[in-house]
Amino acid sequence: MKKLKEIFKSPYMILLFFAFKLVVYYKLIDVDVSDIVFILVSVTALGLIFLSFIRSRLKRKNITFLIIYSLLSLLMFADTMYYNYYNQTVSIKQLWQAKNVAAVPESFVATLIPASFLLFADIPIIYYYFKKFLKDNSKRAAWSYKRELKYIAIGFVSIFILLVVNPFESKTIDKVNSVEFFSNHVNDIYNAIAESVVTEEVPEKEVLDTVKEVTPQVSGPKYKNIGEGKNLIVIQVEALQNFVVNAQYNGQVITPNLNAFLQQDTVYFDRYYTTIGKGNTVDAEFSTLNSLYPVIDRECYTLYQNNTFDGLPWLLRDKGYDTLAIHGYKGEFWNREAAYPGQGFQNFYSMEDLDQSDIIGLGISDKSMFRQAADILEKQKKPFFSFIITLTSHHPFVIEDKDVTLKIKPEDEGTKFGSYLKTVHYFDEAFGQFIQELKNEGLYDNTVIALYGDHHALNLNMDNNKEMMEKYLGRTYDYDEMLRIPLMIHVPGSGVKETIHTTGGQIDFLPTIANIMGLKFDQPYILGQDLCNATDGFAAFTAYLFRGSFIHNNVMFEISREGVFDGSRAWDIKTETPLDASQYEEDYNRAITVKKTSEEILNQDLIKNYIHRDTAPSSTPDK
Ligand code: GP9
Ligand code: MN
Repeated sequence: MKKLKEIFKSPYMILLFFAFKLVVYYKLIDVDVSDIVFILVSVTALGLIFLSFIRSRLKRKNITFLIIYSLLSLLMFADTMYYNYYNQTVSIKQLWQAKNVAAVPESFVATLIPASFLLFADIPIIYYYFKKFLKDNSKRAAWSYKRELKYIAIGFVSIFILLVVNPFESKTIDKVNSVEFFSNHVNDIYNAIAESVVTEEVPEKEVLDTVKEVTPQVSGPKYKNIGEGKNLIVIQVEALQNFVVNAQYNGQVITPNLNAFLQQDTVYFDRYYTTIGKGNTVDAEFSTLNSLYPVIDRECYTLYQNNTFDGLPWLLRDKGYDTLAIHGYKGEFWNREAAYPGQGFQNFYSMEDLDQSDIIGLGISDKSMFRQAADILEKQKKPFFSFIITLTSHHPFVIEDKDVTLKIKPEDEGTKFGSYLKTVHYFDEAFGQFIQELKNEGLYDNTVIALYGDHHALNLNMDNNKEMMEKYLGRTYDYDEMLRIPLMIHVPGSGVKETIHTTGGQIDFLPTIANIMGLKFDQPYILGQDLCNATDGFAAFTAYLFRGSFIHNNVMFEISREGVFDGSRAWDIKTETPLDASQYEEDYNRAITVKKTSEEILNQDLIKNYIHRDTAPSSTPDK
């Protein structure tokens, strides 16, 4: 008994409590805690920090330790939240995101996991032990800076070289680097600094050759030029997943207007995937308009705001179209206002330019936005290209009862699944009204309308989404279903009605619509392919799955977070059968190559070498 008491009094209990905290932390970010190496490394690192404090000559050791330990706990908390949403831990490169999180507080609160708060629970206990140990050691001489601290410093530098630089390319160290709490974050900071100091550019010729090699050169007669000369409306729908299309819920059709839209003159792509980066909605826009992959660090609209682009708005503008974007949220959000001129939009109607009397959730309701869009389009000099971005079905799917017409089962009330269906049904009604208005205005018969979802609504790692979806679908809800979005292209009078099953992603939109609208590219940096004529489909993922993950026809591949094949997954999306992940190294390399190539094109602003316009892209749009 006395022994037990002594053990409890021992300051090394700090390490035990910290080990408990790590179990919670690693469990919340899906790290296998039975792989004891992560906990061992973390506990050792904390032990070293702890000892250096106790034996240092620092004044105010108590409060400094308390602050540092609380900040570490906060970082762990942030990691678990971020992981819950993005399937990745926090990176120093994403500090900018704090501003966007603050702008969408409902979404932020909805991502909180109660268990994450446990990560703060041990702070008073650890602080108590620290103070006690400090008191017990007050008589002992502090380490001399010359001797012990010199050894500690040498120790830290050696560990750093061993872990972060990993000179022997050890797989275990790779694993520790990407997963273990301390090494992961030190490594992240080191990489951020290294990237900003050393920029190794791949020569342009090499980039060009790689583009030719990795992007299939598809051309074919199917649906060529069938929309040429017509107006174009592209609607990007907030969080529209494919599973709601042609589906029923509680005896009701979820998207009757989309389903009717598919019935005539429409090509439907039902194996279409989101290829977004860290900029969610705006990276969906970016990928779609430019056929380039977004990046993981930040939204492309900010990172590459001043680059030269030659995407869809520019191609149509060069053909004499008026180009405009419409979205019912703040113009400055995601840097749209500043980026749109460079993308080729002459006008941008954001929340500030529209009537704001009908608000749902974040901004103007889809019904009100579409009504106003129809008025704006009626006044356009034809032909026009209008890019419309909807909003009402934004996470966490807040909608008042007065706006809800879909009847939700009592057991689904209050769930994200139930709320999502309400908002997506609302969007569908708004879309139906918009189509009617276009018909009334005489625009419908002369306008190609393309529609797709920007990204998932129901993250399979959050809330009880996976369970709810599996109950609803009657099958596994995995990333292939989560990242699948519909693409529909309606060409009036074409007589076309087809469902194309070729796998593709937002990266493929530009070449696909270019084939239909009769557009030609003046520069070679198009990383997607025309899905009407392609047979072999491939898309690489950037966010939600780690770099190197891809879909190739029926095979979906998720690389492990350690970036090694051990622990990676592959499966057949049709049969849901697991496949041997180690067989897909070639495609994994292809995914890495297309991502790197896209980054080179963007970082070196390579499109600029081909496109010379009189119009300065940063000119202020006129309304
Ligand atoms: C805001 C809207 C939402 O303008 O596009 O963006 P998201 O949070 O989905 O990226
Ligand atoms: Mn979005």
